[in-house]
Amino acid sequence: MRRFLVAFVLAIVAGTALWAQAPRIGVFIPGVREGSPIYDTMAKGAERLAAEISGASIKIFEAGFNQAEWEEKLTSFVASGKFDIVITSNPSMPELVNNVSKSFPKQKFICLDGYLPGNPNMYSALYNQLEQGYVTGYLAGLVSISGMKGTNPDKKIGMIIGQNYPVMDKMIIPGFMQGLKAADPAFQLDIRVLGNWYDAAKAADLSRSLYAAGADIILPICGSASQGAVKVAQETGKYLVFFDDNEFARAPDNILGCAVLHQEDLAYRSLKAAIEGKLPFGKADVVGMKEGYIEFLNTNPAYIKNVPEPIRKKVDAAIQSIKSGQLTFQVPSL
Ligand code: RBF
Repeated sequence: MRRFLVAFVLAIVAGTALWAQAPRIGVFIPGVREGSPIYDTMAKGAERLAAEISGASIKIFEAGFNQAEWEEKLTSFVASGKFDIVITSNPSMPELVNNVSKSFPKQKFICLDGYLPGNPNMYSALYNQLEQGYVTGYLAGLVSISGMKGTNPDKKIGMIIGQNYPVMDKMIIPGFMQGLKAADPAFQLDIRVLGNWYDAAKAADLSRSLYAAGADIILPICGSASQGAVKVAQETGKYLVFFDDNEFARAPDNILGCAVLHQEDLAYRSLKAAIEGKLPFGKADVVGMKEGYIEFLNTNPAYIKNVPEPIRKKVDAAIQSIKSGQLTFQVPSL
């Protein structure tokens, strides 16, 4: 009887799992892993899961910075037939996946940091970047008007972006702007576009010019090029706020605050759910602070050292309002 029961349970588990054999995971990085935490953490989440499943295989492919080649590279990656599930990340990928998916209707995909419902072979999950933007913007605004060392009376904050895209233009910039204006409605945001996600020398030039134009704090969202912004902040004694990951160690005296996307957990959990047959393919989710996928590092020692307590209290109150649902950010159509 007991043996029968075990066999029965095993049959059910095998039946609900997507694949009978150990899963073969493909990680498609539209860019380069090094220097872009959002890609590195996706790969780490996939690696963590693969290490836990005996016999699982994982291949991590870096498609590089030429975006014109991504669709073709994704096609070849999938055409190899080597993957049960392919995971990728950035807001431009769901559309490319949709195109590739037409030729490979059995291939399952996960797109993190993107949003596109309706493809029965793709699950996507978008971060509510309005939240990440708002909290970092609110902090930057409060520090800029505080009069503390390294700040000036100009109500101007800088931003360096890799490129414009709908999530940037409709969520990240408006969220950051809303945070700045919550600190003081007079704030202006000076945005410089790098044109790529790797040119640190150009990012350094843009940083110098932003600081010279009166910005005392810069938010760099430009991948590995952010190293240029870090260098100039250190040279000039000015400040940065960061998105995506814990970056304090790169410049503990100059980085005021970091918001974090828990992309490693999102990659791990969505892949695990897919493998267990529980991921709702066809669906797109939005995840944020409430769901635990966006966090602001308000207990980090560098943050506590750099930011005066009255400002930290205000930032904590904003985080609380978001988590409690008192302050909500409607996701726009992208
Ligand atoms: N973010 C990075 O950190 N590194 C990249 O190489 C990178 N490439 C991107 C390429 C495209 C086409 C788009 C739309 C976004 C890219 N991002 C990149 C931004 C990333 O998706 C996310 O918006 C930001 O990291 C903020 O969370």
